[in-house]
Amino acid sequence: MNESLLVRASRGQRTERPPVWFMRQAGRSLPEYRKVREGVPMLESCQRPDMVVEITMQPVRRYGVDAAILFSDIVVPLKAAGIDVEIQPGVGPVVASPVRGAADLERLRPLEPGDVGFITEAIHGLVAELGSTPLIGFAGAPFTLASYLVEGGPSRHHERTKALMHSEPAVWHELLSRVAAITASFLQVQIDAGASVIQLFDSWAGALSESEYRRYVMPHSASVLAGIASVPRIHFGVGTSEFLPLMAEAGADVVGVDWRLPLDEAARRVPGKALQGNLDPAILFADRAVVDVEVDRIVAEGRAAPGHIFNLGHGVLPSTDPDVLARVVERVHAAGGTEG
Ligand code: 1CP
Repeated sequence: MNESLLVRASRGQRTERPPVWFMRQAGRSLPEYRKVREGVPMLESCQRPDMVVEITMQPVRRYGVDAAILFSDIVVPLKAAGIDVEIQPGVGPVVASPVRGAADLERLRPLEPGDVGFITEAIHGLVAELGSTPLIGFAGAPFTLASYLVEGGPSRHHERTKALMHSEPAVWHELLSRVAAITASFLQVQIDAGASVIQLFDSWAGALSESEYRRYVMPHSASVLAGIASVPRIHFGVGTSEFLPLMAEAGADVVGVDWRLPLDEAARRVPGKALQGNLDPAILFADRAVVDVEVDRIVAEGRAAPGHIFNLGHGVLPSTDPDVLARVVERVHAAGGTEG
């Protein structure tokens, strides 16, 4: 079979070594990225297929990673569906009129494929340029996107989001259904254009208790994941070790694990699932020998799962030295995998 290591590992097949890529590999830690982005606002760069192709290719060229991830952002489909959202430098996504009640829901209309023609065009260009390297498409999960919509921007405690969830559950579920529909159609556009694997980022789900997750969030993530089962699906959260089985049950082929839980323990919690992770992005600032030991440990612990995709436990930090990431790739590439 000619399937990529990434797809084989995602399907829980034993591979000669783990495939490796990094969340946020395309972006701020690369000097060539900062150069291309000079003077171009973030969301504008996401809408220009030539820039998307170039920025997506940069880490593939530099590191020789086993997968590309589309250069985009989780708020791109919201913007394309008519929400007034910007990405402010040094802040993140900022929503001009936050969603606070039933009357605001009308503003969340469905996303038509024609709204994101720039994504289709960029992916066609990428598939041609990438050759045998697979492309990962992605979207924000309904809860993480809803947090930006309700809070109006980045939030530490997600207090308005939780207040809405508990005080007005009907409004909450309608909000998440609408966001899930946008997310699902955004992912379908990426699959139709040629993405080989998709990742659903629920970066802020770790703010929730297991029962909140089960009741208010999981059904909506499950509806997104059920609709896109034609490609392997990675489901990732940060601080979600306590409800990893629910994230698997929501419809993941691969469960993303942050650095808090060793992969062999994660494998016990979600038996039969492939795993992705889980080097602490902060460890990349430690001495070289420390990084080497951590990489080897994670490769070894990953053998407890039927398939393992080597990654960080969350995104590359902006001030990471690209040479350290290059060395991690080299070391994973030299490792023996789960075969035999
Ligand atoms: O000017 C800049 O360079 C802006 C920085 C930046 C970049 C490079 C933002 C703003 N988004 C991105 C690209 C991006 N966003 C990618 C690119 C592909 C890759 O991984 O290489 C991806 C996958 C995302 C996804 C994303 N955006 C997530 C989920 C992943 C994660 O790290 O948890 C989240 C939460 C966002 C929101 C967002 N966008 C940008 C920032 C600074 C943030 C976080 C703000 C916050 O703290 O809430």
